[in-house]
Amino acid sequence: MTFRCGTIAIVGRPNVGKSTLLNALIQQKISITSRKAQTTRYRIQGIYTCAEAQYIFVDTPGFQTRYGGPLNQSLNRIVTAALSAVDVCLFVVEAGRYDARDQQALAQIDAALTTLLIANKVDRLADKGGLLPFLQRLRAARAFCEMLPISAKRPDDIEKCRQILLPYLPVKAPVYPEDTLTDCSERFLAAETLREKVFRFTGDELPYTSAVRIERFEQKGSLRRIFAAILVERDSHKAMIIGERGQKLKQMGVQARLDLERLFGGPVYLNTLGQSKTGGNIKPPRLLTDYPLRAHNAFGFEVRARYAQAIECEAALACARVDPRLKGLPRLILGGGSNIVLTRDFDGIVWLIAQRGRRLVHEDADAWLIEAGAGERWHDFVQWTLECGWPGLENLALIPGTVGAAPVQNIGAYGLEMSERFFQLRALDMKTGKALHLNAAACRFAYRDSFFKQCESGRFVIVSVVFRLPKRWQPRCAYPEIERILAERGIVKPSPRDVFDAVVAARQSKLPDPAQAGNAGSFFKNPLLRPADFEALSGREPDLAAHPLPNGQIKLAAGQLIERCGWKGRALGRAAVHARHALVIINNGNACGADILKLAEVIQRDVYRRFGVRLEPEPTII
Ligand SMILES: Cc1cc2nc3c(=O)[nH]c(=O)nc-3n(C[C@H](O)[C@H](O)[C@H](O)COP(=O)(O)OP(=O)(O)OC[C@H]3O[C@@H](n4cnc5c(N)ncnc54)[C@H](O)[C@@H]3O)c2cc1C
Ligand SMILES: Nc1nc2c(ncn2[C@@H]2O[C@H](COP(=O)(O)OP(=O)(O)OP(=O)(O)O)[C@@H](O)[C@H]2O)c(=O)[nH]1
Repeated sequence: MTFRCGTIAIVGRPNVGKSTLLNALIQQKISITSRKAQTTRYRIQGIYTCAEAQYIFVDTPGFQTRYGGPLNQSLNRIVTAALSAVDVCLFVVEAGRYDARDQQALAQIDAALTTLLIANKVDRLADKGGLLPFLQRLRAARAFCEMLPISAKRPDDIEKCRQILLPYLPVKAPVYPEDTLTDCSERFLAAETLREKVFRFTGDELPYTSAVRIERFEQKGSLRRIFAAILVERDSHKAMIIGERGQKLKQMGVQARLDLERLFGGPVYLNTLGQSKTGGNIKPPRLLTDYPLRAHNAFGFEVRARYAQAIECEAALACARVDPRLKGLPRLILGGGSNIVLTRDFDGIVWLIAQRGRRLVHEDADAWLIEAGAGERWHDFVQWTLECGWPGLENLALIPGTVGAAPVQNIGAYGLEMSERFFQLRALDMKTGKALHLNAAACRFAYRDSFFKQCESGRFVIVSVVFRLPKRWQPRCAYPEIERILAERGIVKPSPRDVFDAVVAARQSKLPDPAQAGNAGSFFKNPLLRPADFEALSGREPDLAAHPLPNGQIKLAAGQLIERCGWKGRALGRAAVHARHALVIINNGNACGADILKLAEVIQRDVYRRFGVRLEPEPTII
């Protein structure tokens, strides 16, 4: 039997029942539904797998025509973006109703895209005889591949809908494991579920700009403990969600908890709190004492911090800044710990950056602007952008660490630097408490360097980063190793995915996994020489790998210099130079920071003696 697998977008104006349809199609409550229009603010995938096919659904926000605010403009752009990458589109209308707003939503769908019409809510249609002429009228508007009147609330109709879709899905193996329901995190689903309840319980009273933020999400065994804040624009809105003697907030919490228990298949403890967006009520993050950092540094050193706090949102950071218990203490910001050498216990406060979230913020004719929270894992983020059809970061695949740390050293690999895809970032100045938006010029990006590396440790915490991914995508494959892998695979015109796969293969074949042998990637920066110095050196040392930079400097390969000094694969005490990559220093088992630094110093000395070149360590040394 042939198996089919494809992506399906569900499009239509607000309130036609798209979320209800999606939930029914995947037999779970994933996307949120309510009587209030415009509750679906994100792009959500729900997945339904059966014996014959895997249906990957994309639930887009309703196409908005009534208001002109920036939120709605961005919602409309998301509809268009979601549509660029799908196999089939379900265009949903309310049976018997087709007006200018539906027409505008339909205009978003490219005529070349396979589109099926779903006339929903037939159960509400008083005059069933009017259905046929209604469908004929719609056929005149667009040559739909199929037209299906249904009620999203009737299971038989939902099955019909799946069957009618089936032949339009491409013949393909499943993309996701069979039990996957959605690619959204549980945290995200918890926020969505609670947000639905907020809208349901407040009716039209509350502006839809209110949001839910998950402050903490913990799992112990099957119990999930969720601490959520409902954020409103003004203090006056708080009363609307709290209700008389807290009754409304309590009921919302109970209903959201019941839904989440069904969704997660286990017990949920849900703690909800009403807050104004301007602050107030936010509790400082939990202060952990004598905290082990072994899992937070890629060398795997057994060091501890006097204090640590997990920072899951900007407000938590603002609280931590003024926490009297931390006054005057040294501060360290830690992402994934993949570019840091912790030489001793840290007698201060370590902020573990854990702010999540990623979204399309803007799209125009030339580019997509994509934002991610500082605590997102970099590689997951790169992979996600590709899956969404926004290429441009593929050369930076598999770099460990977080999004927030990427601008700190302007990460780079295989012919691309992050600064080339950077738009702006948001950071909190821990000295003044001010939030700043910094563009590329303000960040002063250079080769493995930025403004953040120059300033006082712990002063600026990056909370989110926006990337600009140009739509005119060009592969960057001039790097010899990538070229070779693509040639071996017989790929002449690589797609973004091909480049991504080649980069992953190249890295996996060469770089040691920190889980196997602790390391921080390249330990030294590649040295930059003035042309005259390079001329003199290459007279003495033939065949040096050299890469001219746009500013006239010549970049040498530090690994080659180290190899020529005979250090490749050699150990000194419990530290060693990796056998396949001379630029990587590894923890050979039970090494401490001092062992690594000792080996680094000997290498620096030998390279300087032979080449007259000073190697500069790349990681932050604490
Ligand atoms: C196997 C391996 C391969 C690697 N390959 C590459 C590569 O190809 N190219 C490359 O450029 N790098 C590479 N690296 C280095 C490292 O992955 C990157 O520098 C990465 O960006 C570090 O992210 P992190 O979250 O682990 O940062 P951390 O190590 O936690 O922190 C690094 C520095 O950034 C600061 N920092 C972290 N988060 C924030 C924040 N939110 N706000 C302000 N400051 C912050 C820290 O205080 C510290 O000074 C590699 C590392 C390893 C282990
Ligand atoms: N009677 C009836 N009501 C339905 C049907 N499908 C959806 N609804 C109701 O219509 C309302 C809107 O449904 P949603 O699924 O939230 O609509 P949506 O299109 O996702 O809305 P946005 O998120 O605003 O774009 C809810 O009150 C649903 O219960 C149906 O087939 N019959």
